[in-house]
Amino acid sequence: MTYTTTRRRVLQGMAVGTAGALAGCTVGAPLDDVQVAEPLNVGFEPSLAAAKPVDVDRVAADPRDIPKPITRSKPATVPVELETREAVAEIEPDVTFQYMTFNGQVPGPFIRTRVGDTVEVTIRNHESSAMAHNVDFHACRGPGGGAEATTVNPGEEKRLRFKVTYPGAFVYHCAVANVDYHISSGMFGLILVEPEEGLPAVDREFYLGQMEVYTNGAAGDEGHHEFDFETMAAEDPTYVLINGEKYAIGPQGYDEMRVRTDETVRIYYAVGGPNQFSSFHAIGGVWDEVYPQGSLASEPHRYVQTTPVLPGSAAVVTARFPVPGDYKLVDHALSRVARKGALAVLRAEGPANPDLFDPEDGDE
Ligand SMILES: [Cu+2]
Repeated sequence: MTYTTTRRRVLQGMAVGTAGALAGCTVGAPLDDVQVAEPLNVGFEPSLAAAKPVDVDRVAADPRDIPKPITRSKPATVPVELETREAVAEIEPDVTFQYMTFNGQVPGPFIRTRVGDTVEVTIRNHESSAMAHNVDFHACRGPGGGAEATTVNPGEEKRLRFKVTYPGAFVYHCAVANVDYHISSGMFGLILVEPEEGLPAVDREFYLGQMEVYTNGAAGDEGHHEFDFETMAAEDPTYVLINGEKYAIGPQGYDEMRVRTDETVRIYYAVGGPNQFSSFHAIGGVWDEVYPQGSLASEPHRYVQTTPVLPGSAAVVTARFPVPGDYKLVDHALSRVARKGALAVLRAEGPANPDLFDPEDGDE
């Protein structure tokens, strides 16, 4: 597809620049020479099969794809349709992987509800699947969060109704046997339960999800990467990804996280894991508010530089970006950024703001 070619060129062009810029912003010289696109196993003969044809051109969810804030003042029934689908897609150009997804995207669709709502889930397992799948909602009080009740074999469909009774941002994920394998392949997402009074209004909302991928190759090795249970058991991921693809979100990839310098921004950050927590940070920014663990019933923390987001949890953060430019959203365990893919970029556009930030070589 056209965008793939475009994205490949852009990625190749920005490979060194990303690490250089990252180093310049945060950690100084040691990363200056890092070639982020270079495989880690230099000198080792890769033994991967050739890259496979993709089933899905783009597996990274659009971070803007969020239902609008809820304005109603009474509970309602919220229909949710989930289709579990196994699909080959690219982690980065010329690197393919067999993902498992909810609705063909990573993370799965953003589900928006309000305290007191009844969620009516229809889960369908695509007939092309090789495995059974299900869904465990952390917003659901009930055995397995609904996992057993929603287990569907290929071609099968089931329904579950449950009531959401407490506010917050909660992860959902597949929870069949080998749950870690399924989450690591992309089967997680976020369900928001708004408090009765709703959330404070913001100008923009974005949705991102982080996970680790464990394969039989090294990051950047071209070809088809098979899932690897040994490195998963050792918790030594090949890739750590935001929205399921390396460096996908931002002007270097799908250029969708654009804001104005006078806008307030809310980000829902879900971590599927399955094993590693994220140290979520905006390079050049600060989280004006953080609702740790997505706990919207608690008072937010203020002016937080880096917030942990545990596997199977989420953070809700708000921020402003009053100086124009690119802001790298990272897991501040920075080897995951420079070498394993954990980077998204938000671009803030607007007039220069020399009162706040005045570089000597800045132009007029
Ligand atoms: Cu599954």
